[in-house]
Amino acid sequence: MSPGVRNRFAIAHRNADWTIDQDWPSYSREEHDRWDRLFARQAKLLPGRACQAFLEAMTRLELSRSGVPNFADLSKRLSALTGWSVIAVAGLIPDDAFFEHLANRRFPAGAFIRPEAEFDYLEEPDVFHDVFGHVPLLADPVYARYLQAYGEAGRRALGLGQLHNLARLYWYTVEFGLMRTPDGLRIFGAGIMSSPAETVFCLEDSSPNRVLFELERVMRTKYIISDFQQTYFVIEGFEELLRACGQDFGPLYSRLRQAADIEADELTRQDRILTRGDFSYFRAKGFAPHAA
Ligand code: HBI
Ligand code: FE
Repeated sequence: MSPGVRNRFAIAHRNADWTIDQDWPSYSREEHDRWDRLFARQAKLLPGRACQAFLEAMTRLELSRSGVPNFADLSKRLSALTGWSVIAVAGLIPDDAFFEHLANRRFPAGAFIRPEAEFDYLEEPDVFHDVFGHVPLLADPVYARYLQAYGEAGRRALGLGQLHNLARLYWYTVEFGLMRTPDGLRIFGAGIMSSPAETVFCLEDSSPNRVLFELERVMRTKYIISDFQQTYFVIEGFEELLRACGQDFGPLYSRLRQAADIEADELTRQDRILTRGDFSYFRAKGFAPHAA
């Protein structure tokens, strides 16, 4: 494949709403096998680490080691539960198209699967990150409403030029969120759920901060794209996210325009801190914490 082409789906015919045909019969045996290996490795790690809603949804959606899921079949099972469907895209799509789909309970999932050389990590969301990481929680009625509300808020944020604040909310919840349960901390963020190393790191390593979720604080906090998070935010349950997304963001956005950003490793006096990180993992990579 020529380096210019991100993946074989990127040259597929694209519809006006950025969807493409998943063309499920076109997946090769190697691609199905790669899904199975990615699935098996992660499925072993998740019991006792993923939140209960995720583990239950895996069963109800029949997500298993039987090759790359067919989005049409998966959408039949998912939409019967919460009205969400999974639509195929070639990769990242423009923000306005992304939010429009979320606001209509359509989840854009990359149709391509990572090449063997990127088995452990890739920048772009592929079918394993999107379908294994993101789709199961769409079967949870409260989370399903949160992500739709997020899509609606995204459309508004685009108009107000506040997308970066909202992208942080997505990053620290939908991608890298943790939940406090009677049995201890559990994962719900898709970026963690599809990454074996971060699945263990986020719960067990002494390096990162772990702070109780607070909407304005999260929207002010910068994030890191290509390494583990320096701070994880912890919710008590999905209802908390829905309440956060249900409020009028107008006054919040005007406060945010006056407020300074918070560094990814920083803690503030108002934080309800569960664990204060020692940043050992990050220091070993030459990072000097901003915090005093
Ligand atoms: N496109 N396919 C795809 N997947 C995403 O997660 C995505 C996107 N476009 C924009 C986008 N995410 C961000 O704007 C949001 O995460 C805020
Ligand atoms: Fe994602």
